[in-house]
Amino acid sequence: MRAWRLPAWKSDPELVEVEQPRPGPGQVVVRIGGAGACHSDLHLMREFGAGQLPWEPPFTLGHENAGWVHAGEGVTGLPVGTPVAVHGSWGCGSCSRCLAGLDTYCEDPAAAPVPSGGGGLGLDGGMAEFMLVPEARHLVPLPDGLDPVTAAPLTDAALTPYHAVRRTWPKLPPGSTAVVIGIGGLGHLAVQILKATTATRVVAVDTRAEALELAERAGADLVVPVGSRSADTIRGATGGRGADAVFDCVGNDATLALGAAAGRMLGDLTIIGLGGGTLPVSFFGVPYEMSVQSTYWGSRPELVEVLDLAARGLLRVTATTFPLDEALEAYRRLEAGEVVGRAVIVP
Ligand code: FEH
Ligand code: ZN
Ligand code: ZN
Repeated sequence: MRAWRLPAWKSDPELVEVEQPRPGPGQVVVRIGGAGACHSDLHLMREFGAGQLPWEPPFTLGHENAGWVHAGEGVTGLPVGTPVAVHGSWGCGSCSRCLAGLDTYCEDPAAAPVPSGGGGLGLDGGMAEFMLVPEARHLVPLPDGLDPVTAAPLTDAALTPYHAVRRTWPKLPPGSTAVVIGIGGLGHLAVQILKATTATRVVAVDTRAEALELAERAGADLVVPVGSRSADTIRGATGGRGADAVFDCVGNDATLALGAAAGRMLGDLTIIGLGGGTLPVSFFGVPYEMSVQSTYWGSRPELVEVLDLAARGLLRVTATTFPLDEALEAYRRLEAGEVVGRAVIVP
């Protein structure tokens, strides 16, 4: 079969012929229906080097996957042909975090069947015709009405902001305001998640006119182009109080500074994007009792909730699809800021 392998750090992936995986005991091979192209993949190609992560290339990219059960070995409840989403973070399976489905925060990652960040993150991912999932517990059958091309972005581009928004629900009652910075793959779903699960007013911020149009289609109440007065605009729209929650899907110096300047006392500033920025935190530097946190991906139970929201029509993925041999073009467009919504590779 064909697969997009990352051969080494600081290199482009290569489309190569590899052996089709076969399941061992308790494992499942998924025929890939959709594999999302994530900004994190660009960081894997461009930025990381030896020793920076607990796993190394070579591996097949693609950590945002859905498809159909192709083969299983000693696995019950997942007959061949079942449409499934892959929960992409694979931990030890026995620490308290993993037992809650929160493999993202596994406390004993070295005890995983094969230590890695998951498929496409040290182990072979879904930018291929088939993918080996090392434990059946990482699969979630798709609810009726969801197809794998739509479901793939739900496993990361939706799950990541869902986890971030869910932990901030208590701060988002009627009358509150939430800001989403960066209306790309994650951001356009963050806007919809806020609208579907809270009563908050949603402000969307981006540099690109097409992204702000996407935010409006996604249900944003107010769109704000990035500029020197963005924070003032947001403060003005909140009666001078600031936003109760800011979800920064970019994470560079400028967006973090904007988040702090636009935020409200007792609010939340959540760093979701891997933009590499830093935010100086000091007594007067951020609003009193603003909580600043990063969040990483989401749990398996949260993925079940995200799929349910989408199956009920409350989340709509804007996706541009590419055949497998055009994955490099998808990444090129993503890097150039030319993708509206999510790019999804369909083998
Ligand atoms: C992948 C690798 C490293 C950091 C973050 C990510 C995310 O895209 C996974 O959700
Ligand atoms: Zn990702
Ligand atoms: Zn664990």
